[in-house]
Amino acid sequence: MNSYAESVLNNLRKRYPHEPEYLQAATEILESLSAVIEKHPEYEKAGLLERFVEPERMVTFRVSWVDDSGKVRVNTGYRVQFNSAIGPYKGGLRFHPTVNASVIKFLGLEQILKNSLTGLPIGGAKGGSDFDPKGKSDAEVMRFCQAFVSELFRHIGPDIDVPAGDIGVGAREIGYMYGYYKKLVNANECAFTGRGISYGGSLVRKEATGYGLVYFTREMLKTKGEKFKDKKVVISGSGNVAIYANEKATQMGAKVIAMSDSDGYIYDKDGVDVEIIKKIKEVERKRISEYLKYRPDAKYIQGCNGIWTIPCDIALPCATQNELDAGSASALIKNGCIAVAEGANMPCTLEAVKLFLDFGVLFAPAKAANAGGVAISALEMAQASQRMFWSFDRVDKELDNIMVNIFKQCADAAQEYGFPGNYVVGANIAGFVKVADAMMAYGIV
Ligand code: NDP
Ligand code: 2IT
Repeated sequence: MNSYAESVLNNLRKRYPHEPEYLQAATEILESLSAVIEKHPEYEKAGLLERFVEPERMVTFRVSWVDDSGKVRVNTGYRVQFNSAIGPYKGGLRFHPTVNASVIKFLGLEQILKNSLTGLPIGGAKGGSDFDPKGKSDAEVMRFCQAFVSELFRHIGPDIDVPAGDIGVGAREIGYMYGYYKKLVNANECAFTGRGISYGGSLVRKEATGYGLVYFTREMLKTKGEKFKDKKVVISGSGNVAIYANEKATQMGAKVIAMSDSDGYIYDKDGVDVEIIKKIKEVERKRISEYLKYRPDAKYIQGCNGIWTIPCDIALPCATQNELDAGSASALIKNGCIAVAEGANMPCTLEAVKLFLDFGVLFAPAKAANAGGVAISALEMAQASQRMFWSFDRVDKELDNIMVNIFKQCADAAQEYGFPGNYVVGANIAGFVKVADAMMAYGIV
């Protein structure tokens, strides 16, 4: 690693020893950026990296609400407004009991580079709460969302910061949050994306992350003369990203043989029927084990890690961070997996990524491969500004073009800096240079 990048990383390690996810993301990024830093000594003089890894602002707040039994509950809310050099802060909200400052900061840091890669004018942010929507009634989720927005609203706005969904935050939660925001500010404006189609949302936003992941992977496979057709695919998770990755991969002729949730995974040698998964997860909010009621020949296995021991050609981790470790990576490599593309944010540990790269497995990092979701969020903002509503086909074509362009940027940057085929280095460099240019233009702020 370049000595300047290394000193910045060492300083972060000293200051934030209790934030392992944040340090993990920063380590990968700073290692990748070494080659750019060597070419630009002026960055060190401007303290560019120190400023890049430190959020512009982070708010933490109390969220008090009342559950159905009348008991008062208290959660912690977060919003990190990490970097606004190239546009208003933009990034999702996660509601999950594992949410803490480290998780929100790693997601925010990654989001800066992801948003830059889309080629659209959006800065990086992330937020959420340790609230667990699982097992809560609609009324409880609504009261929580309203309590959360009663503080968040003062920090966001269509030209300031525009949140969206992430784990535990889907159409229902965005509806409750946007509805309350609209009431508080007395304006109908695009301060959230992922909104319903009847109130300002964009077609394809729901599908965008999963579809985009498959478009990116298609481009990566092309470099080896491969395609999705007739490939066996394993997808972890069964939420928004996983469902639409399954749908698009299946449309391209692949067979998705396994999916999971946080309790376990299903294996269906005939191909997991995505319509059944949509019914169980999107409509009924039940566990993936229910799949066997519809497909008794499928298998259900308790625990999620085992999913990576299933022989497959393509693996798409779409659940959560660090769900795929070195042991799982070795199993995939041993079974002949040719490509891994990250639908979730940072699902592969640093050791797993190293193994994939060392063994020549095509590897697509999250900030490039899952950028389709936020890209279509930016197109939702564009449609809102225009007071226009674009067709499904138009948005889907835009998404495909954006993903092709992101792949090209990653491949070109990797080549230019001497790491051909290493899309981790390529994505970090290509995302960074645009943000760095803007930060240099502003002087020290
Ligand atoms: P959802 O809440 O719709 O689905 C999450 C899925 O992952 C569920 O199947 C869930 O299982 C599983 N999961 C969540 N946490 C864990 C855990 N700790 N261990 C095991 N499984 C877990 O979220 P999304 O599909 O929206 O998000 C999935 C990933 O994709 C996240 O990393 C997110 O940051 C990333 N992402 C999302 C985008 C979007 O547009 N939604 C855009 C880009 C990235 P269970 O139901 O049992 O909890
Ligand atoms: O991680 C992500 O890119 C998201 N959760 C989507 C963010 C967005 O603003 O659409």
